[in-house]
Amino acid sequence: MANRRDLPVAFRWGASTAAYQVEGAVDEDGRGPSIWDVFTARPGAVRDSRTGEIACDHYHRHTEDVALMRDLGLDGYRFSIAWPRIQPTGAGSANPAGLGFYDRLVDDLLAVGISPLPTLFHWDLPQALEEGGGWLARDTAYRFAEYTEIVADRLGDRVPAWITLNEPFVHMVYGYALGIHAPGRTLMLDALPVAHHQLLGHALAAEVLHERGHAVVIANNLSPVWPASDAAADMAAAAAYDVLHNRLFTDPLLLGRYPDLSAYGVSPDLGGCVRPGDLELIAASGLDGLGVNYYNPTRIAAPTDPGGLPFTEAEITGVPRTAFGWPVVPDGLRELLVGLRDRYGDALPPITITENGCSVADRPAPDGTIPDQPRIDYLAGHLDALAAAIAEGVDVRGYFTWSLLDNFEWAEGFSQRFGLVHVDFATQLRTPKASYAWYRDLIAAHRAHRTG
Ligand code: IFM
Repeated sequence: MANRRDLPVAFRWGASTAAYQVEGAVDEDGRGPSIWDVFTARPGAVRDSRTGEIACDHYHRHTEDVALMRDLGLDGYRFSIAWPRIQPTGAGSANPAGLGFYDRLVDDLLAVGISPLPTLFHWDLPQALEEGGGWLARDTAYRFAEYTEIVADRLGDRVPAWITLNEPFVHMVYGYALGIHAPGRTLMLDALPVAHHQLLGHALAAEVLHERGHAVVIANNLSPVWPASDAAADMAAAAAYDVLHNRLFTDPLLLGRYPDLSAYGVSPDLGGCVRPGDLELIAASGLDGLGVNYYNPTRIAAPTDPGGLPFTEAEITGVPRTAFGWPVVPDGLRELLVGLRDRYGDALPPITITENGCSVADRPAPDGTIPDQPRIDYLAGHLDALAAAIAEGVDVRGYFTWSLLDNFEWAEGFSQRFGLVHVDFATQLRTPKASYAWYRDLIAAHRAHRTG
């Protein structure tokens, strides 16, 4: 049985973060407000009324954080660029100070041999664009391409590959359908234009990047879907959920069409927002890589509310859980990757795991160390599953763990710690956890194997 010690020689190691979750400095150097600045000010929106105003103060401490990455031995660092730092109102000319921050970050990374892998949109839309409809408005896709052009022109001499969007499914569902994330809208199925406009934005941005010779990746949150039983109603519900979670963003990109949304009573043109030529543009965006963010499978049963969605989520039992309560199923990663290969065949580009990790209720021990064995077990299990998928023929090129640092976990505030590095949010003291040493040693052993 293949395991993490059998990963291919060219396999790349990384860690991920996102701008609003780590940077802080929300009012500095001309940054405009984002939808998260507005959402976090809403009473009750975020646990303990916390915000990303300071977060990990990465904006001021990135030199220290790059040193932590260097000592970890990373090949790549996935971070996101805050659109409101580049275009404070989401349109118009660039803010030089905002660009300057990412310029320095990229240089610092390259100076220690780490490849920068920026994500252009990780949920922090400029608030001014939200006031024009956010991703419900088609125009936002065009603004996104304009912003991409600005950033690619500035950093493109040193950044060869870009992730356009992070988890467009989660942004649509949590942000626009359920109101759990910014911008806090509760539109349910009327949120579907957000899917199409994000895909259109991705395609227009991909054009900009390809024109400049760059590689284009999208990072999707994907989850193997398990029917609660083999009863026809549970199977049909699972298929309907799979369409929404796993196919809505990958089918148009890889097959040139939306999946069948009839279980939701939605027409193939997503209620009229798909215009002639859009799907061709999206399919032509030519993904050079697919980013997969995997955390856990989803178990689905027949709907309980006849007038509601065509599925209900059922509990996965008999497995360990993270501090967040998410089920820990490492083999779900192998299942997901093999399933993607079987579904998309030759249309599937090489995969990079752009996020995988878990929250642990870790805290400093009396001797100052931070033991987090559940995270080590989680990472080891998932990397073994990844190696098994590669042994089954899936082309996976790298693994970026979520996350480098404990950070602002959206609606959960700072209550969920995902980092390899512990952050004391009162003092900003960084302390590498046991998992940091474990990951460092794993990378070093792989590197010895690849160079020796
Ligand atoms: O923190 C998030 C990240 O921003 C997107 N993917 C999932 C992570 C853990 O919830």
